[in-house]
Amino acid sequence: MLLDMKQWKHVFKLDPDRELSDDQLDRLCLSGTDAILVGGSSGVTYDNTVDLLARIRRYEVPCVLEVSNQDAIVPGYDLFFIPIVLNARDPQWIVGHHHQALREYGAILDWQQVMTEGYIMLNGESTAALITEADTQLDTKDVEAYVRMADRLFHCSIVYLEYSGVFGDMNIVSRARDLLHHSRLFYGGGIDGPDKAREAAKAAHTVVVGNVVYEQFEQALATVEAVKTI
Ligand code: 1GP
Repeated sequence: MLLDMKQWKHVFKLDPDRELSDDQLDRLCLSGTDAILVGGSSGVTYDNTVDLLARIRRYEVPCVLEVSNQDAIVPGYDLFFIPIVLNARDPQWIVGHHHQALREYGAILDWQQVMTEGYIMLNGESTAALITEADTQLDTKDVEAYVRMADRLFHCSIVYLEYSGVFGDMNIVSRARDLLHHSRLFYGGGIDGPDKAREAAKAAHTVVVGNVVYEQFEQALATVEAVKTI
């Protein structure tokens, strides 16, 4: 089990609001992926977040909660990733929800377990971009500015290029990685099998595989091996 996020190359993102059989979860957790990230854009509740944690906990794989809803902060995960959506137009997703959550839990948090994700939303049609009212009309210079903001100004542990649902522009992704000094570059969006996983892994530090788990399970599993051989 590798709790050093800086070593992770492949992560599965599982949505507590979607169904997976025990057999599927078993195969994901034993696939050789570096971590399971639990999170979703809608329908995430305390109950379904606890349930998924309990099921993943039977395995050694690191298990991380990506917090998007204050009511679904469940103790017991190895790490907690806190998204800050840098190009959100709704400030609730930059500092608002965070402020409310810290009012409640700030004094009792184990800060060793908390990592900040500087999110840059790049698919304007994704649920996450719609919810956060993200300004996704960005040119390369805009993206570079957000990348530097996350890395150099805010010292985020992770810069997350989020294309959720579509495969992104790998030139932008590799350019972003080359700009980083401190943060780790996560890429997510539209990885539907080993070929795209390999391409993304050449451009980013860590690739996140989400939707295909629920759409084409065998293709999802094959992404692990593809990334590890880069
Ligand atoms: C979503 O970045 C992840 O938050 C993964 O995207 O679901 O398109 O694989 P996909």
